[in-house]
Amino acid sequence: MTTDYSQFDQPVSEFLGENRSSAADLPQVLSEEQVQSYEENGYVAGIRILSEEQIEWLRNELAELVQPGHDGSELWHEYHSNESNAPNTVLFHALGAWRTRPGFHDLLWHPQFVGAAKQLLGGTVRFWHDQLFCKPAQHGGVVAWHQDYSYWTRTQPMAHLTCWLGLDEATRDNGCLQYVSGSHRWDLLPITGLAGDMDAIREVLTDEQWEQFQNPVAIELQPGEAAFHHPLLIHGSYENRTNGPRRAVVLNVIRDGVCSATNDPLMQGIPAIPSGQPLEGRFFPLLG
Ligand SMILES: O=C(O)CCC(=O)C(=O)O
Repeated sequence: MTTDYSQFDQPVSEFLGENRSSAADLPQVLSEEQVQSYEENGYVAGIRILSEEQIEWLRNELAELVQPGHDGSELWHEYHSNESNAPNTVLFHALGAWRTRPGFHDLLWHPQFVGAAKQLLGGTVRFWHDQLFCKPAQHGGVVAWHQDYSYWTRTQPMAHLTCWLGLDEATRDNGCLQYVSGSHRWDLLPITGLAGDMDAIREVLTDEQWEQFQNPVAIELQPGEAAFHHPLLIHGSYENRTNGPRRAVVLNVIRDGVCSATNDPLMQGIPAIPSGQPLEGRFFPLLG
């Protein structure tokens, strides 16, 4: 029978190994300069989170999760084996891996991740949701320029954070994340699409804003390293043109106290939280 790991609000496996720690003894992962750089630019990158063994563990779980009919397939909040709408390209995108496998579940409590998130959010960290973004070799599709909070206005106030964590080396050639530095100070923009036309956002930008897209910052990372970004920072990624996959897990968190702003369920398959009530309970565990 399928185990739904969302019933456990603490690690359940050996995934964290020596990395296990309690909320009280979380490490200070980021230097003061790194926190300052996040505030100035909207991101901080190159933060080591995973060991070799942990990368391998998650790669193995991911290999199961992309198979049709896999155990736990009924637990996904969203599952797109190909979200790309361009011909001949593939973007695998899914929300809810933490419910289906022990490694993806325990990853939420990784002290390097929670420690850094706590520093950047300036308070107690609560889980929002996870995402898998995978681009297969040679025909991996784009993720169009966007701000994350455009998709999250059903939760308020904005006190959110994204951690992008690579399971492969991320390079310009395989479609690493790209940031428009400083764009976290721009207003909230409307949704213009996630997996189609890379530049669809152009229609909602001023000419001055668009000029800044001429020099995006390519976030090249080693496997197991993370980049953290602000919910208004504009980011996207180009095709994977290499002979290897580009696989990533994204962890989205909030500062404890963020509330629902809708009476509809916040994600498919979970009960609604009435508007004005804080996110809490089984699907939004406290992390530290
Ligand atoms: O993995 C990618 O290329 C895009 C990820 C993304 O949009 C995000 O981390 O918010």
